[in-house]
Amino acid sequence: MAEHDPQNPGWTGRDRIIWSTGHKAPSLYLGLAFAGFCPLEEVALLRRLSSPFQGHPHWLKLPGVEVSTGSLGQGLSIGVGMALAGRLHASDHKIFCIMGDGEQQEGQIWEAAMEASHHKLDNLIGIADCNRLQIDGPVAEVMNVEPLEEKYRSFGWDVRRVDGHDMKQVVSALEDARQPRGKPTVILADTVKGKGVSFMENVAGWHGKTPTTDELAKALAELGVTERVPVQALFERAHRYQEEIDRQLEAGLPKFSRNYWWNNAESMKAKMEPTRKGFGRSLAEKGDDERIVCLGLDISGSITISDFYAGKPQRKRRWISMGIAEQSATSAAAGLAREGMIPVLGTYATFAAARNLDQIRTSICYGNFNVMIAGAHGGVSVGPDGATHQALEDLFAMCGLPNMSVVVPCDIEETRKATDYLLLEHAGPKYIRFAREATPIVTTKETPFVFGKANIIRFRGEAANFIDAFGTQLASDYESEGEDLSIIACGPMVPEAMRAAWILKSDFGYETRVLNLHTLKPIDEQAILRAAHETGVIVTAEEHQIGALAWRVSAVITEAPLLHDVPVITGAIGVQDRFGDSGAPWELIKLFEVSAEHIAHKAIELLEIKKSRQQESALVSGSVR
Ligand SMILES: Cc1ncc(C[n+]2csc(CCOP(=O)(O)OP(=O)(O)O)c2C)c(N)n1
Repeated sequence: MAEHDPQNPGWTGRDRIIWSTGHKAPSLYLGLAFAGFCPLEEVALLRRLSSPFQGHPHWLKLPGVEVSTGSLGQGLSIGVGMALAGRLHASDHKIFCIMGDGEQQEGQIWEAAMEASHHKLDNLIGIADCNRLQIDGPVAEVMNVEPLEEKYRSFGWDVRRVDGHDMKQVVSALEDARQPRGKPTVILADTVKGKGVSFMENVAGWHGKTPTTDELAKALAELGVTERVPVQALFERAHRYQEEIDRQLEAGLPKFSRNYWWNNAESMKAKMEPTRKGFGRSLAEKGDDERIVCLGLDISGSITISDFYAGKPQRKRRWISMGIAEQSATSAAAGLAREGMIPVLGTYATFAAARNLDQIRTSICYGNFNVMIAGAHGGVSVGPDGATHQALEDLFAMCGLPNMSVVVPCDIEETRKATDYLLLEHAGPKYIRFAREATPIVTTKETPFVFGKANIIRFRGEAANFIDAFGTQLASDYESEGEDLSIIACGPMVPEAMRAAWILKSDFGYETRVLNLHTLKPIDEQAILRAAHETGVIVTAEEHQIGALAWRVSAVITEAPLLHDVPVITGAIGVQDRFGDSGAPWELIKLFEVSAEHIAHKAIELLEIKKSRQQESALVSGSVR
């Protein structure tokens, strides 16, 4: 149905196919393999580190992928641009854009629909996979999009509705849509999610879930394709690739006298749980306040915001499903706050703090409204979903907004405390960022958490449990022990900073002051200034593009009269001005150089400088005397 040439994927006369639902990448990759764009075996590298088969398609990594997608609702607008270009180039190729029915909730789709019709783009063909399910459940319940036929028609489109499993109907609709008729065409394809696999059909829980080996065998048998899919060869290809990745990652990790990696030895055992669960725990415990309303953005279970109403039917009226519509939900939250409610909204951090940035800025921050925004799955440790889903810039934007408070808790317990505080004791716009992966628990119920005040963590000697090897105090209560350096960290980089402190003491005898700077805004200037003044060396560590933490710390240091004639040696650990990648969470921590090993390595470099400076000044003062 589409003209293409696998030997010449960039052929200008080809039809363009945009997968606006980037999460359907596995189908796209199989399609490309069957069409001859890549060997079928290679598709087994799906979601593996640095593979061309990213969790969401990236056109710069895989020939045949037309554009990079993953943030829903953007494909049709890209299609409008391509269709306009096609017309300007007087080319008669077509632009196909594959969308989801849940995706129709994004307002941008309707902006594009308006544009396509206004410009009479009859070279643009939309296809909506109407399977009636999205992540939080049936589309009709999450946010009804029907009647889609009438909607598109009223926007000036030609509409076809087909049974998406009847290939005759599909082919004839596509052939028909290719005929120019002065307006864009959309094909609404009614489908059943998981069709042909008894245990998957129409089950929302299978969105993004990997089958076990047994389930895979059963599914292939039910589909009657066991013979056609070379499962063993695919597994072997993935296995060989993984061995090479493991080797490369291991080679790239700074080495010390022993392996200090998490839970590698008999002692220093760390318990791990995802920080996001602390958010849900707090909402469950504190949600009785009638002013609290939680807004769902179709990723509610995973980010734990649904814990607000789980097992508590009386709260359901204060649970408001907004669908996949981050921008409108953000302004709606401002409206709720204006009326005295305490709205909480959350989704992947990149959709919670970037896609809706102007709405946060103007609707919420400018009006100084009491809205809590949860940026879930922050950092590279989101894992296999890849770059489109790894928020690495959100903290720049959130810290840059007047009136906004920003908290990045270090573990599940601190996330719970921070949520408790922000929810009921703090008034104004606030952003809390947490992670998806299980990370070490390094605080207890008793550990102090004071909004805007850093904690100081000191390594006191190895213990059976990692957490017991450290002492934690509020920074303002801490008296300097003349440590050699400070590491300032936030979020799950705090446990990494603690592990770095252990490495630095055990291998080199250095004493480290770890600052848990859980509140990025307002920042604890006093704790930073004291760390700079009293230790002279500062390493910052953030799971973010370098700067959200590093530059804020630098700003405090450079503007302090106390430090105008005091040298402070600084270094920054974080993502170095690049997009994320697919891979396992801990692989990404290594690849993006945000592990304890990298922090310790940087610290050693800076401590060498400190030592040589001290030697130089000793020489100078000796010669002066
Ligand atoms: C802007 C944005 N918000 C949220 C998500 C997370 N997400 C991925 S798939 C999905 C559900 C999509 O539903 P639908 O369009 O119906 O696709 P299908 O159910 O056919 O997979 C969501 C919310 C995203 N990728 N992009």
